[in-house]
Amino acid sequence: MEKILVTRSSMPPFEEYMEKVRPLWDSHWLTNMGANHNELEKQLKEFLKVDGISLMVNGHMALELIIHSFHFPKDSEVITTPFTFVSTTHAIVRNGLKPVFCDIKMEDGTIDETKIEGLITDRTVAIVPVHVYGNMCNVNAIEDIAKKHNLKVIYDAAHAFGINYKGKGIGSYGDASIFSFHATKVFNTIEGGAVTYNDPTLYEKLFYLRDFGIKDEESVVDIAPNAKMNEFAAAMGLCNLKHLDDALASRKKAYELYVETITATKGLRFLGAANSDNLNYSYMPVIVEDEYPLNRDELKNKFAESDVYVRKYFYPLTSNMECFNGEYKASSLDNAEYLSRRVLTLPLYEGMSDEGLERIMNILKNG
Ligand code: T4K
Repeated sequence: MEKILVTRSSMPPFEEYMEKVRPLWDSHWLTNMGANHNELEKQLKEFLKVDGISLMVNGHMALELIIHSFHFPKDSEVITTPFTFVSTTHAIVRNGLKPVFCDIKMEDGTIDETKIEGLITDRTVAIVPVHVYGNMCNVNAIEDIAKKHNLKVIYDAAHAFGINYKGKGIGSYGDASIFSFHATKVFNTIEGGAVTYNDPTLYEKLFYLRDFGIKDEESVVDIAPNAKMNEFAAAMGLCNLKHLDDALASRKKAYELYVETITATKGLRFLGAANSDNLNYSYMPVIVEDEYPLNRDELKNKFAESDVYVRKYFYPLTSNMECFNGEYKASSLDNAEYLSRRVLTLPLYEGMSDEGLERIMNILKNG
């Protein structure tokens, strides 16, 4: 029986990748904004329908650096969601800022925009919402709140590759957005990420920020890390982008089967919302409600008995993680607590076998 993990990296044909990296043996130019890097930046700018883009070594550094670029006063407050991968919260805390956790919406797991204003204080400088699982936040309401209170909005769009809204790329909403191109994502550069934005001055700023703040040989303008994407990673991105349509078509097939099974099964709820123009089939979250014969953890174990390894993305809430020593605890995260205790993320990737899908659907239907 084939072992099924929560996801499996999409990869281009081996020869195609080799063809793409072969010129590196002539140029010996392996990193620091090389030819593949620059070509990928150009292609992704078009694909993501954004005005500005800066590639990064990974999604996390993209978020850390774009937050850093605003140079907010230390200990300022940032309103965000705890229902996310820990990277979102780490990026705020590692910038010397304080995360203020806002509850999320039951229907799609995104930040509850109606609860944001109640958390704003005179120390609030920004909002960092997450398009979790590719479910789009209410970008219009968030923009209104940010304008009214003069706050920056930085979207964690790690899961939202290729999502559009009103004909624009999701990465063109807010002051900036970050994407992850990690091996587990719908589009991967092995490790990688990007910041997207409308303000053209951010391009130059991020150019230095991902390279130690170095402006030229004699001038270092900021205190920054190394977050550049290398040529082998960019080559993987160029190849994968060419095959993205096939990857999406394959994921769509599995995704639709899941939606059909989940909606037909008492006690299971699909945690997706199709309020954007399109879906990217990046994750398959399901909520295990009380009416289901098993609880979430029992269902996870049941899957494991059949060699299917589902994940609890995102449990625990980042607000409860021991590394923060309870420092950022929030009192009213009822929906976030509820969903994180009941969510399972089911296997979804390009090329899932019919046998594997059937095995998964049978477990879902019968518990
Ligand atoms: N913001 C949000 C909302 C995020 O979800 C993430 C990352 C970030 C920011 C930061 O972006 P990056 O800095 O990572 O670009 C994974 C990923 O490492 C992480 O990228 C992702 N979110 C998070 C949700 O999931 P793990 O620790 O659960 O991954 P791991 O190693 O258990 O892999 C999961 C499955 O993926 C494996 O069972 C098999 C498959 N896999 C994994 C790897 C590493 C592959 O098929 N190929 C691979 O190379 O964190």
